[in-house]
Amino acid sequence: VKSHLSFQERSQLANCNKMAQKLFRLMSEKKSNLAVAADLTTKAEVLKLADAIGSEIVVLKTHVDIISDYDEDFVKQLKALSEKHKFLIFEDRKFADIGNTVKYQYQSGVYKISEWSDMVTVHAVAGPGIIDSFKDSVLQKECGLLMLAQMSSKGSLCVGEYTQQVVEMAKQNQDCVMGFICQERLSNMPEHFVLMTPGVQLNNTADTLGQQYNTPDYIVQEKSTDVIIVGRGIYQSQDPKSEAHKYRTIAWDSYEKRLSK
Ligand code: BMP
Repeated sequence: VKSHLSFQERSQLANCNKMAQKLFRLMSEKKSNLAVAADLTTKAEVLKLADAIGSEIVVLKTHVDIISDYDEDFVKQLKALSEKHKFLIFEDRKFADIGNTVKYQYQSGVYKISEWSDMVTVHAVAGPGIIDSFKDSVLQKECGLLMLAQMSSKGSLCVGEYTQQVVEMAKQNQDCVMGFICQERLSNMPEHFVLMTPGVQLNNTADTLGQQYNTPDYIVQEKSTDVIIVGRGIYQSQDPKSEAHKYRTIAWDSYEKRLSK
């Protein structure tokens, strides 16, 4: 299934979730549909990467629980970089418990994710109550949920009927849900959702732990999703800044080609 609407046009359709709208606008303005997964294990490394590639990306994706020296100063510095370079912060927490527990996991504990993250990932496996637990916080702070509709890893159980049900759940909760983590645009994914795809790399097709990679042009042109999420392909390269520029250029050209087809 193709999407031929521009990010600008889709920002106007995305009036039920403020963060979806913000991201579509940012992509149009910055001419970038690149997100980087900053899976590094110290504050200094994540911040150095964010400063180096910030001008190339629209979203920086974190896993804060892998940072060994995490503290509140990290969040302050990351926020400052996100304002300097104009990117959004995405904590890939993959919430999956009952609503009441998730509420605490989102707002409390060491990380207080609700205070600084613009978007977070949510599994649908526990049912729609999980979305309700974010509602107050998400609407008040204008952030967005990304539902895991498909995964990039080999043997993933997020397929078929499950994927369809995730899309239906998102449609019932358009004020909270800004989009999906998925591997392709499905016919029932409305245009006001942002589709983000991990498992993207130019130089490898897999890792040794089940990750599977596609190229940026295949994902954006053939699979018609919107944002590529690249981790090791960028942060493990010799020169992350120029590698990020390369992925950004390919992904944006692919988006423009898709529009003109
Ligand atoms: P890498 O490009 O280094 O393989 O990293 C991919 C990133 O995307 C990781 O942070 C991983 O947690 C995340 N991810 C994924 O790889 N596949 C999914 O289906 C969902 C993810 O969030």
